[in-house]
Amino acid sequence: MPPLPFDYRAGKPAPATGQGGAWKLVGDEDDGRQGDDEFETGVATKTRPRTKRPNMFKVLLLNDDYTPMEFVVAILQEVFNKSQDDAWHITMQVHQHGVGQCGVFPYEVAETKVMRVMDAAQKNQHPLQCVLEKQ
Ligand code: TYC
Repeated sequence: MPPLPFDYRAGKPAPATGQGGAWKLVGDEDDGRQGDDEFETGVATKTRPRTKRPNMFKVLLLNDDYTPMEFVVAILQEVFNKSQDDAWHITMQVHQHGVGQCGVFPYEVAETKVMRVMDAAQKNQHPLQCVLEKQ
């Protein structure tokens, strides 16, 4: 880039052209964006979304012959914030089909929920099983 004859940004008076003020170059309009510079250089790169979506995991309840229905319903309400209707629906799904989905969460959340279910089941001496499955 050849040097400019003078620093037009410093607002120096114009030479004898009759312009009578600081030079204003075409394209010098400031649009308010940071880093605006007509001499900016760089490599054009493809923009990528900066946030990566986390891997999601299904939390599943498994059927058994001993855990009371009411206990499963209570677990679904407490741990998975289900309404009573939804909790009964999921419980019946597990009871009739062997497995049912409680929700889909990022790994740490899913793992914590499984632990809460297993802990409550153990404390109440029910054989209820709850597992994670990668979505
Ligand atoms: N099958 C159990 C019963 O008849 C009820 C049950 C439902 C157990 C869902 C576990 O995840 C389960 N008492």
